[in-house]
Amino acid sequence: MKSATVSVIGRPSAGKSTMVNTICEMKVSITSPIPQTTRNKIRGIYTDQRGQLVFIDTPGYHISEKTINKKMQEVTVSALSESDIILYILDGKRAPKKEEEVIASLIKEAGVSTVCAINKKDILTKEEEEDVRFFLKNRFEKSPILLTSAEKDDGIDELLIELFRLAPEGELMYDENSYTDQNLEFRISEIIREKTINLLEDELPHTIFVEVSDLEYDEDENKVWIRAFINTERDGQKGIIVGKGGENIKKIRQASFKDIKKIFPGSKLELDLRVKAVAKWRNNQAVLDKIFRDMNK
Ligand SMILES: Nc1nc2c(ncn2[C@@H]2O[C@H](COP(=O)(O)OP(=O)(O)OP(=O)(O)O)[C@@H](O)[C@H]2O)c(=O)[nH]1
Ligand SMILES: [Mg+2]
Repeated sequence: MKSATVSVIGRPSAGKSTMVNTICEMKVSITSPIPQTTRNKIRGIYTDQRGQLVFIDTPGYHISEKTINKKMQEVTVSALSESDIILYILDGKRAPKKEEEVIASLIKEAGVSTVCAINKKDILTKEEEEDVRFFLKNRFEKSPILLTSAEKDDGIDELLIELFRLAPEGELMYDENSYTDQNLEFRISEIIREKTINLLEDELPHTIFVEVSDLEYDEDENKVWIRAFINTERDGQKGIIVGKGGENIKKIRQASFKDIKKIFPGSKLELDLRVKAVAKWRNNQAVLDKIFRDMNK
């Protein structure tokens, strides 16, 4: 039996989280067209008769001096050294430049077996594919290079074959039915964050933080009750999230409800969603601590 941890690495928006979701056949990590959506390490688990692969989805690596990006970089580097295999995902639509160089050299430095996936096959021209292939061939002579579409579930079986080929022998790390190790509060808050940024992407891409304050289960009524807060940095941003006559918050609530319901099939669900302003949460140590605590769960 094979068993491996697989770090998923690549530039922002390459399709890392989409890939983990497609492989695990479940939404374990949120996705969006906005770069740097994934903030924490997310584990997605895939098990079949060959064994188990534990995917660690990481924040997209950006070269930047901003503090939050530095933290993200640290997360990426530590993920690299921890894993048995690296799954390096490249957005085939973007010609590799300086940023891609940095990632490639980090991966090489880690000295871990690597599988490369040129992603977004569904929208690539032959020329674009060849560009990325050329970049990889010069740097990863010994690594398999695959062409995938994480979104359209194309090339994924071939990818799994390569990953299992490189995986060491070992016992299952998680129960064969699990697909993630995230706690419930974190998964719920991530779903709400996804719906909020995807609805209001132009207005407030990275300025929100979602917190589940209450999560209760009533056994007699088989009912799950959740209260969550969308925290903004400034009071003025509250209005954007709430929207005219509450139309935005209503949409966010409806879309979140649908996904959260999948976590609790067969139970009644009540979702109380509110918005509040927390002064400068980026600089608020308590909030940052919570984010980085969740990251290491
Ligand atoms: N056409 C196409 N789009 C894709 C594919 N895979 C991902 N995408 C899209 O690319 C965007 C980014 O995908 P994510 O999975 O969030 O990317 P990521 O690498 O996790 O990004 P960060 O977490 O921000 O680093 C989303 O809009 C996806 O729908 C693909 O195979 N084909
Ligand atoms: Mg992501």
